[in-house]
Amino acid sequence: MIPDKTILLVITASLLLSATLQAASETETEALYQQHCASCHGADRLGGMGPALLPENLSRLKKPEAEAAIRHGRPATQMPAFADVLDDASVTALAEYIYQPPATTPTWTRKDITDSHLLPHPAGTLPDEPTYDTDMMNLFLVVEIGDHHVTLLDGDTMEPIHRFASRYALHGGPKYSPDGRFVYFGSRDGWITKYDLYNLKVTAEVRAGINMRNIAVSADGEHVLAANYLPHTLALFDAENLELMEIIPVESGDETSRVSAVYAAPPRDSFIAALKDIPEAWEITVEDGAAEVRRMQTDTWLDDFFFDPGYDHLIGAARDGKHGHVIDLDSGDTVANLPLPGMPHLGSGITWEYEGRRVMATPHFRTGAVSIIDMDNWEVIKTLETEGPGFFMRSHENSRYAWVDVFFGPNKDKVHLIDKQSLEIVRTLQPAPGKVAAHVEFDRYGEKLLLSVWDEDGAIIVYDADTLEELKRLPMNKPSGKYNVWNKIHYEEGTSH
Ligand code: DHE
Repeated sequence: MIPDKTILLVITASLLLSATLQAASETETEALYQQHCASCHGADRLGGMGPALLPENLSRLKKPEAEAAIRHGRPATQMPAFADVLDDASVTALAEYIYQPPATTPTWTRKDITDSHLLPHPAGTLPDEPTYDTDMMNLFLVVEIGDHHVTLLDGDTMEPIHRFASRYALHGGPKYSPDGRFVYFGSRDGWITKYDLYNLKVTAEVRAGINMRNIAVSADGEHVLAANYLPHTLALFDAENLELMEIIPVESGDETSRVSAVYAAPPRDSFIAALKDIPEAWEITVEDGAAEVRRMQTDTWLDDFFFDPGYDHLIGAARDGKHGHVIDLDSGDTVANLPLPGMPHLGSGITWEYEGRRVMATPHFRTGAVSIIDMDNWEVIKTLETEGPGFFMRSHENSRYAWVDVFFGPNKDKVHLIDKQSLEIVRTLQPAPGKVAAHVEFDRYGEKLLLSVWDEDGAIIVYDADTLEELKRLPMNKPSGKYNVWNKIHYEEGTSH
């Protein structure tokens, strides 16, 4: 018979051992996180290139889905698959770990925003004339995500003018001031950078949130609105010096929400945002320095959206990835529901005139298809089969072609050219076999265009938009988006908003 004292000792020892093992496994999981996840999701899980991995951000994602994402990666994102690197126990432990609240709840307060504010060159302190000689309306900015830089390119000679470091993980289109002098960049971890293209200098910076979706600049150039995932806010800044004007909590009743995105709607003198966790779209106007929100109830959560050229309608992608919802921005009513299976990427939609009416086209994240939609009656008039799911579409009013990539799958090195009048794919190019070819931007005249070879050992290829002859190849480090000043400030029909 074992004496009582010995039993107590055994129990105590095994409790101690289990606590030690638990602590050890927590430490191991933390180490795994730092090794595999931190470079994209942030050492403190507050986000970076990848989203913040905090319980609040993951509320719509079930744990098995999180495990699947760790194992197999996520389509349409930079999230790679870890199935070959991590065993099942490690995947489960990591999925558990990211649903645990951090030791302290992350917040991003008015004080955090104002403390982050940097103002190296206050408005009015730099010369008002360009310091170099070129057509300032035909400049391009090329975002190089490989090493977080931006290259400024002369759109006439297609020669680089300047290259500068950006904040970590810029995402989404930079937004120009209406005169094209300034550009505002947004980074995934919340930084807004204002850059003076006349003087080639950063003039102001501020961190608007922990995990930001995108920014919009008002049509009059006076305000910048940042849409956040974390915290659940929109943050309004004066565009001159990026001083904080207002934090708009994104909430309805007891619920709060991430913001899917925000865009300026120039003819309405407003911003339009859609919410990711509450089925609402918001129209935000700024009157006498204060933001006013008009809410529109929607039938579904809108992840991604687009507008008709008059900004009368919003066309949003439903969460189910199978439908597009058309919302009349005056009445707030949903006026059409389009079958768009395969997760349309409406944010990259473009429009053009076809047989006397306006059509829009969108690629799909999950299927190899481009849907072409009649914007008068909101019917899908054609579905083109592509060699795989795509990400970006681009054209220009003066070009007969619309370009769409095949971003995902084995044919990611191909791009299709759609004839905008026959609505057929008429050419398929393979500019750099084995390397992703994606995202096109035209020069202001629609005569030349730039295409990214999306690779660290990548390039920008300059094409003649008509003959499709390759004119030049400029080496670049994972070039992603390109943005032409003229096209952007004129809301050219073939470019993104
Ligand atoms: Fe983007 C634009 C959302 C993943 C590169 N992307 C946008 C915009 C939104 C968006 C809402 C419009 C913002 C704007 O211009 O104001 N992107 C999303 C996602 O929800 C998604 C699928 C998942 C995520 O990780 O957030 C996603 N995006 C990516 C990528 O993985 C890409 C390819 C690489 C990267 O940089 O992260 C990528 N997104 C881009 C680019 C634009 C963009 C280059 C601007 C396109 C343009 O022509 O304007």
